[in-house]
Amino acid sequence: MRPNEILKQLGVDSIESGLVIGDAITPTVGETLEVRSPIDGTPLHQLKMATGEDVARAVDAAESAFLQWRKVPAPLRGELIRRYGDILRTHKATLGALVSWEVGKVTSEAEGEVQEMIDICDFAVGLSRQLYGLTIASERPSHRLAEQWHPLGPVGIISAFNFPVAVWCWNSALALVCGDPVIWKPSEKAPLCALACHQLLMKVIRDFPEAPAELSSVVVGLKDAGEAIASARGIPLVSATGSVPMGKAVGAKVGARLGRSLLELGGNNAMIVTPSADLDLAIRAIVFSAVGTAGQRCTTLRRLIVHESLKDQLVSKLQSIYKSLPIGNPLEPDTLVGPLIDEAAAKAYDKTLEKAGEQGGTVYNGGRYTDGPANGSYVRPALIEIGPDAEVVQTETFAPILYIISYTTFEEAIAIQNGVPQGLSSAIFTNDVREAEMFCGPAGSDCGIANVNIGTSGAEIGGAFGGEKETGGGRESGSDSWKNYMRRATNTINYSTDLPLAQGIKFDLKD
Ligand code: UN1
Repeated sequence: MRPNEILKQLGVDSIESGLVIGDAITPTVGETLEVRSPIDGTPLHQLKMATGEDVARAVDAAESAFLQWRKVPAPLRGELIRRYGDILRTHKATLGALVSWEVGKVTSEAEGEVQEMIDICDFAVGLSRQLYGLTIASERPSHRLAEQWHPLGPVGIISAFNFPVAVWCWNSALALVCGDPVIWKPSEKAPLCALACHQLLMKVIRDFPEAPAELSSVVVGLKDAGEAIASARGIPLVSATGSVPMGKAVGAKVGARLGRSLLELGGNNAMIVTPSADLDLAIRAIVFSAVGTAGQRCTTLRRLIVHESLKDQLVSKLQSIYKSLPIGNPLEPDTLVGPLIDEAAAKAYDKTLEKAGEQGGTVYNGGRYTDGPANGSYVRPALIEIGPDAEVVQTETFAPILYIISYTTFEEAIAIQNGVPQGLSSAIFTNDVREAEMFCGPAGSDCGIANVNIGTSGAEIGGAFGGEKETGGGRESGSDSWKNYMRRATNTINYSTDLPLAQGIKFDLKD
């Protein structure tokens, strides 16, 4: 399907402003944004960007929507998300095609991303009847001590280009079920996916009398729009996905007003391959994790820590697979590696390869791929043998570059795995139960995600997603991540005729 037709089917073709508050496509005075496909530079659409000042309008609208939405029973809020999941099922192929056109994902991964939205909707629907608080034994007679979870308020969502639909949905499906409106600042590299998700949500909101239109807004803008979201007192929670510098800036601004932030920042994900590993499985996992999404997932495998006895064998197998990887137009059915998001990303890739050489690395199979469509930035996934402490290895380059590092002892492998500033995802391939359990234990991987015999990327939505250290500490998606989007109230209810004080304190008034 051609982009014009896709945008039309998703209700985006006539949107010329990057400020959409509920149903209102609101005029803005920001710069014009030309959206082009990373596949071949095809112009997709053009719109005016919102400015930092526009954010206040979206916040006001969300605050009034909140007053209404917080009173709607949670299971009914879940019903809205059930319908949203259904509409996503109907539009899976079309929205997937837009993801491919706008960010260059291969079809299967683009549709997988929409499936991730559907999955989190299902999860959120179930959750809408399970926003449980605890009942706690009171130390005082005839008292009930219990906690309740209440809606928090408007949630600001700042998202990256690489998961242009799923990450917003992780946040918004939970936020809406928890009783919170959402204000979305997507990456300016993927505004059309954002407008499409919003338009599909508006279709279900329009038919839902309890849901105010202003439950959802999109603010397409630059840094000033992100800063305005981070500073807005009317937004108690800002969930931000992107680079470490962006997260530090957002975290500091939100922290300065004592708001909450949920940060999902850079990764530098490693896999340890031990002598007992099933190498055939490991190789499949390595290739998907390292070259899938052209190395542009925050969970992409960036460091392969391989036992010295296996290194040569593994490197030569990977070299031959890497030589024949199908690179090119992501819309063609056999392609596995599409373009990088833009030329700046390809330049960062070039620079890292150059620096790796200077820092003692041996680069195999890297360089630009020139047989892809013109006006796209295509690169060959690279393998680099290098030491663990090289500066390039410590830094995340958002491109398909896999560093190969060898180790001698298991302890050394764990130390290398943990010896980077980031802490998102990690994996071990081993058939030794002790190694596997040690890796998952308290002295093992220090990451938010630690896998055994699967790769670092492609997590399911049911687990909490996020990581430690410079990854930012936030947890999104499954498990009890919903608690981020609610406020907890502790209630002590006295149903006696006395007023006993806790801790045995006596405070008797003389009459
Ligand atoms: C991201 O790259 O920001 O685990 C998210 C994964 C995907 C999500 C990645 N489910 O690779």
